[in-house]
Amino acid sequence: MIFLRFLVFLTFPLLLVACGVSQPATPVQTESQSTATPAATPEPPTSTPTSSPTPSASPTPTVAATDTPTTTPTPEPTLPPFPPTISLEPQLNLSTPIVYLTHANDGSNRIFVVETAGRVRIISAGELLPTPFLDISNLVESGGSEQGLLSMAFAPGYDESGVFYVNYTSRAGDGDTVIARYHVSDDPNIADPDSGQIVLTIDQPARNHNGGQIQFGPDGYLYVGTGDGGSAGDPWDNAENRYALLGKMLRLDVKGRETYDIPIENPFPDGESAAPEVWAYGLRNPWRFSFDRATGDLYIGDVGQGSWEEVDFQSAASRGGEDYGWNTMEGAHCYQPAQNCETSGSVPPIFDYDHSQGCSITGGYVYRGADFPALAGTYLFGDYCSGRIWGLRQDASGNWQSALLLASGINISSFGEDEAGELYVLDLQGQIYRVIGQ
Ligand SMILES: [Ca+2]
Ligand SMILES: [Ca+2]
Repeated sequence: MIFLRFLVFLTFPLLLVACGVSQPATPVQTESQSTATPAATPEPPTSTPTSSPTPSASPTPTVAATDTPTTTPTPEPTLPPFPPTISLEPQLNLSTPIVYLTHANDGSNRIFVVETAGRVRIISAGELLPTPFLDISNLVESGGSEQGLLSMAFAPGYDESGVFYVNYTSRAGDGDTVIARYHVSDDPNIADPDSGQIVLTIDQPARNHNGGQIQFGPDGYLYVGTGDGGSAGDPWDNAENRYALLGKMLRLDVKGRETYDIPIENPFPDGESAAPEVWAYGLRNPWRFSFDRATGDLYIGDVGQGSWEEVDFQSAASRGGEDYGWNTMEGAHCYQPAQNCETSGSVPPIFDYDHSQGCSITGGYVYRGADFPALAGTYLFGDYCSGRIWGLRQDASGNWQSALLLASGINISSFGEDEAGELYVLDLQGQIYRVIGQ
């Protein structure tokens, strides 16, 4: 696919980050030093977070499955050699902050790109369509470096229903998280901006750590990654507070609902030992997560505090209820207390790296495309600050292999996956790259 370079000249009231101009992404053999500073500026607490609204109905509770699931290897019959070699091929440059790329799974092969200012753009047959698919910039608060329209998710069966969801920090709520449902218009390339229905609002006590990703799992439920609320160190202890919706992976049943219901298989459906929306907890800022489209396994890139960035893994067989450790643990290391912390019961990351190699992990995807068989089955993820891109893969014995694949030097705001399973890397400043592998 050949993309035409298309520059869009727009101005913004605030730059998202203080980082410098990105460098061209070319393969290098040696690692470069991270020079960027973290994008987030901690802010003082202003309120105690609560959540609203409550679900529209609560199903009859069933036995909660809280046991930590056993990680089972998912070996593939023909694994290519590891590690693969990758490079990034420049595609379009939107010349405005972008943070997400996805597809509608409707057979159109269109690519949807999320601009933090509150717009969704369509790339069709390699060309950027002039009219945004959605423009809700009047609703979106994007003044903070981690604020804005942060992701979107097309409902399963979108080609029939025309329903999709967005996650943004809202102006009306002074930065509170809003998850809302929208509908496409009669024009398949333009959504109805007046179709918005708020599904869930979550109070945000600080402008940072808003999570931001929503994605439908293989089970058809909507998964929501929420940050711990912000500031630094989780001063409100949201991540380990199972009743708070912050610092969590939530799972909601939104199909055909005005807001949402609690999936009856959620680990805490009766709400007695945790908020019923909670799928997993102990997360700091799971900015990007993804499901392996072949296996259904879940990979979470959880942004660390000051020392360790981590990848968390959840087998498709999981029944939820995992504690991923924050803020007792940062990566595989004690955080609070700094030594001899209680680690029993929490699930350690499958990979972590220290801040000599970056400062903010950006979770990616397991490659399942057709163009680069060398990448098959490898989970690609990176670091926002250093631009490094790593690969992770389970060998036939279930052991995780990892390797640094590329030091790109760009500010990786997100990875993205198109309908065919090909992967993309987004530079926050607007450049889209396609991942090439061999
Ligand atoms: Ca926040
Ligand atoms: Ca953790």
